[in-house]
Amino acid sequence: MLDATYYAKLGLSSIYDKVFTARRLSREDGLALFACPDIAALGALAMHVRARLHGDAVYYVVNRQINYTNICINDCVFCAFRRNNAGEPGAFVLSREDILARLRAADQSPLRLDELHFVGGCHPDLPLSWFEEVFHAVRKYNPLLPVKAFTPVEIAHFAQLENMSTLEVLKRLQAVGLVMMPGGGAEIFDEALRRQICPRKADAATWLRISAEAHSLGIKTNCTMLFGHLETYAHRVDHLCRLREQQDKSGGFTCFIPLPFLTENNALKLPEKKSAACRGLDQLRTVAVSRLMLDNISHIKAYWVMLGQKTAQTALWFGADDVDGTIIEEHIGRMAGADSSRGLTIRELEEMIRDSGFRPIRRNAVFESLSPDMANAPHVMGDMEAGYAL
Ligand code: V47
Repeated sequence: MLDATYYAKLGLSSIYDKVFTARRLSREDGLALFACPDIAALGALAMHVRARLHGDAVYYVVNRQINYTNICINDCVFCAFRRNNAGEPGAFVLSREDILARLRAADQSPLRLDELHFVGGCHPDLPLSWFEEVFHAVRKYNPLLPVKAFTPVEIAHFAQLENMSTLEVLKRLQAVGLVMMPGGGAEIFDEALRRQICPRKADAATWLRISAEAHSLGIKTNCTMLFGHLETYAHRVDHLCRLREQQDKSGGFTCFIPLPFLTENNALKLPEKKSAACRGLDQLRTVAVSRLMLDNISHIKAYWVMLGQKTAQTALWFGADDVDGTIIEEHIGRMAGADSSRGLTIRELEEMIRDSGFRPIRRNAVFESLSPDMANAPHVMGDMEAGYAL
């Protein structure tokens, strides 16, 4: 059924041709894909691309998130995690000892971490030197543990706080062990919408410029899009096109993570028709269109914390090839209503991937494969792609 004739009936003939000849999709193609009523047909196209790139592999990382503070000067209306100042109930800042204790506890379990992921607010007073000391302490504890930290938003914040350039901030952090930056803070690039949902945050041009600076230093970064709030499909496609354009220039984005907006405990109230019951399908559609539009970004992450495990598993058939990792502790999604588990064990992650019909591959923070069986990957990729030559 899902052959060229069927795609022609859907009005997607030229997209079908482009996907099967690995040619770039246009902005209009992105809009046509979002408008396609047949979610299975859309998923099959994304699955073809995903199989061409990764075969049946799905990546995961043994990681620990550390939320070092929730005090933040950015007043983002969608955020349930943020506290405006230390006096507010629930506000916290971890000490260096707290951070190390969490790291030691994670490492003494049988996990052996391959990524330490720092996530936090833009604190008004914590200087760059505080973070440098934390990184020194982590390095002393385990010099080989890859540290992923600070989105372009935090880098812009440090630059302002310390009165130095963002490039200088990046160099200082790289010198103390920063190897990877998470993709948060991109939210939605459209300027008017950004003013509505995160008016104080670094703007789109700044976010992209700082990502490019990181890439120029050899620091890999991720990128995200917060969707399912006030934006339209056109805003989503515009966001994806801006990321793709930046990637053409600077090349350092490793993974894209579409983050579905979670609605609890925050000030962003959606109109009735936006909170409709078809959110799951919209999430899968967004994963698929992202895979198809972002032809120059290797990985698409189905972040199980925000999607929930079941949707994350399904998203693997809609173009995603990564699920993030063990996590251990997470607050941003949970405070906004995520009801997924606190963390997952290696066995649970691998089962989740295998049960979905894929092959788990353990990776580190910069997406280097750590599973010994990768030697077989090209062969398996060929098989999988053949299966999806529609
Ligand atoms: O930038 C905040 C999002 C992001 C809500 O790079 C929300 O591997 C949904 O970016 N509903 C931070 N999302 C988390 C993030 C991330 C997480 C895991 C892995 C990686 C990676 C990046 O969380 C924020 C914002 O877009 N967020 N509030 C909410 N209510």
